[in-house]
This record gives sequence, structure tokens and C-alpha cells, in this order.
Amino acid sequence: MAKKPKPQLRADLLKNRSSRGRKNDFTRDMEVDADRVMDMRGSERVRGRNEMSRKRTVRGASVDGDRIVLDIDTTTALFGRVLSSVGSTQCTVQVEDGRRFMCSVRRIVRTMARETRNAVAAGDRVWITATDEKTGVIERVEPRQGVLSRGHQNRQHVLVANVTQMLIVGSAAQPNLKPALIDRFLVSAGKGEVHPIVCINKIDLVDPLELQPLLGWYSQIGCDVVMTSVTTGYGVDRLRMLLQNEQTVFAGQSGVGKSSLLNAVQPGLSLSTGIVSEVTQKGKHTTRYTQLLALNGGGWVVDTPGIRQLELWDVRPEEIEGYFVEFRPFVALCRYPDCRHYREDDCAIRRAVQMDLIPRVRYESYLRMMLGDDA
Ligand SMILES: Nc1nc2c(ncn2[C@@H]2O[C@H](COP(=O)(O)OP(=O)(O)OP(=O)(O)O)[C@@H](O)[C@H]2O)c(=O)[nH]1
Ligand SMILES: [Mg+2]
Ligand SMILES: [Zn+2]
Repeated sequence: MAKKPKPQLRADLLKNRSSRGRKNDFTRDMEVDADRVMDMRGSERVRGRNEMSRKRTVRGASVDGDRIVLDIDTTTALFGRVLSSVGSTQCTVQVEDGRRFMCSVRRIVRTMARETRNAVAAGDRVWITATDEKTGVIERVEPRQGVLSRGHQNRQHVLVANVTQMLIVGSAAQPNLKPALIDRFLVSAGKGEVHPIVCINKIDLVDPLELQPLLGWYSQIGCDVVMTSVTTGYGVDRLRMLLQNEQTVFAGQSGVGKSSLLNAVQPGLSLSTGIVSEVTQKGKHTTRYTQLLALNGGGWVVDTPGIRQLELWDVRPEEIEGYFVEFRPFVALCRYPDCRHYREDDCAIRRAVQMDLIPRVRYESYLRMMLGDDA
């Protein structure tokens, strides 16, 4: 929990005048001047964490370490979880007693997340003020741990927050398996610090033996691996076990069967599913928005719309090799310390690929990502 601001050190700064006089805005005293708060963070960066800066506050907010914490009235505010967000300004929040509120987002919360496309994401833990029995306002977003984000027009778009694991779903056929896309999600999982599970669905359409070499490799590099078929029910029990008591985001391109798998794991969910075009082999983007769903036995799952192109967020090209764990034993053996393992002479990674110590598909995925080619 955030530290309480020290009242004697509060600078009595301007309130947000634009909000004055708004009808029914009974929480207007909590409005703070957005620019002053942003300034506070700016000066914090410049001055570092010295004694003075740590105690700086403006009315409505305080600084805790390098984080700005908005004040909330804990006697009236309710703590909850964002189940889904529609656009960037409206979300459904479920509070601790199970009630749900349709919430807007207070302006200061949006201003503080200026570098981010969406201030509030599905999975966020938030404090809200209820305006009536069904609606409310988000006053504060707690720090996130375990996020899936993508880049969108040079800004971070947080797809989901506070997840412990990512179920990366691919289909054996219809649409065909795309290892490069799985590898891209694996880098996102690594970056977001969530445990990866590779799930290959629709195994009723192929001979599962064909998948063994690739899946064996994913398992060797530390992923959980599960093969499933919604049609035959194969692997569904194991998947249910892997999801129990965890916070899992489902990721994978449209049409691989994410919603179908969730319906199989918990039949009451009744999520809509769509057909895959025979001609283009593409799904229809049936799931339109990200939503959190409670599992009967404990835990949450997050169904996401199929993501065809996942532009990696905040991963520099030279960082990418770090997310290919099987490269690690070799990188120190390259001739050049800054080797990109592309065309450099005497590259230990390329040698390892030639000797079948690293699978060629993984190396190709690495190259595509490092060179900035969208999978
Ligand atoms: N043969 C076969 N078909 C499946 C399986 N699982 C799902 N399907 C079919 O694949 C199609 C797409 O399934 P969805 O669950 O809508 O896929 P999705 O990943 O949720 O797709 P988006 O919501 O568009 O991202 C549907 O027609 C399903 O019936 C399976 O295990 N085997
Ligand atoms: Mg779906
Ligand atoms: Zn190299």
C-alpha cells in the first residue's frame, strides 16, 4: 500500500479549475492539477531520490520512491479489478464484495499515463469511487506486475495487467502453426515477466507426432507445453489444471481456438467463437475485447482478441537474444562482443545452428525480430 502523504509538507497548489462547477461531482475536492503532478514527477527525475524530493507532495498526490501516488479516501473508495475495458475511458470493475461498476477514468489518472495509450487495462487493480449503484470513477491504478503490452504508434498499449502466466495458443492446422508468432509471444512473455505455456490446439487435424520436435524444444527451454483438441477433448483436463489458481492471459492469432478452449475448460462461460475462412485460413476476430473471467476452482483467465501482429514494445534489437534462452551458452563464444549473429564472422550462434544445437526455426524467428520484420 502507498505511503500516506505528510500533511505538513503539502504544498497547497491549485485545484483543477476545469472541473469546477461540474454538476454532481461530489468528489471534486480530490481533483488535482494534472500539470503540477506531472511537474512533480519531472523534478523528481532530475533531482533524484534525495530527502527533499521524496517528501514533495501536491494536494491530492504524493511521491513514494519514484512513483506518484494519488490520494484516495479509503473510507469511501472501493478496491477492485478491471474486468474489461472498452476503448480507453470506460471499464467494468468488480469490487471485493462482487459488485460490478461501469467506470470512467478520472482525468488525472489518464494524464499520469500520458506515455501509455491506455491509462487503465484489463486486469488492473484499482480504487474507485461509486457514483451510484452501477457506475463509478477510477481514482487510482495500483502498480502492475506481469503485463502483456504491444507498441501502438510509438506508445505502449497495455493489453492486460497483473497476470502470472501467458497461454500462447497456436493451432496445428487451420490456421497453420506459426512458430515465429509463438516465438514473438515468448519474447513478450519474457519482457512482461510472465511464465509462458505453449498450447497447440486442433491436434485432431494432424498427426501429433509431427509436433514432437518443436514442442520438445519449447519444453527444454522452460515452457510448459500442452497439446489440445476441443473437438475430441484431448488435453483439456491438463489445461484446466495448468490454469487453476493462476492469472492467465490467452494469446494467439485469430481462429486458433482460444475462446473454444475456454468454453471447454469451463462450459458455463459460453464465449462466442467464429469460423476460420477456408480460403484465407484466417479467423474472423470474433472476440472483440479483452475480458477477465473467473474460474470456478479459483484463478482468472483473460481472453484477448486475436493479435495478428504484435509489435514488440520497448525491446531493443540487441535485447532480443536475451529472450532466446538457448542462445545463452554460445553468445560469449562469438568473436565480436556485440555480435548480432547475423552476418558477422566467427559467430558461435550460427555455428550452433549449423550443428543442430539450436533449431533453425528458432534462429529464423530471432533474425526476423532482431531485423524488425513483423511475424
Ligand atoms: N478441428 C478443430 N476445430 C477447432 C478446435 N478448437 C476450435 N476450433 C474451431 O476453430 C474456430 C475458431 O475458434 P475460436 O475459439 O473462435 O478462435 P479464437 O482464437 O477465439 O478466435 P478470435 O476470437 O477471432 O481471436 C471455430 O470454428 C472452432 O469451432 C479444435 O480443437 N479442433
Ligand atoms: Mg475468441
Ligand atoms: Zn554471434
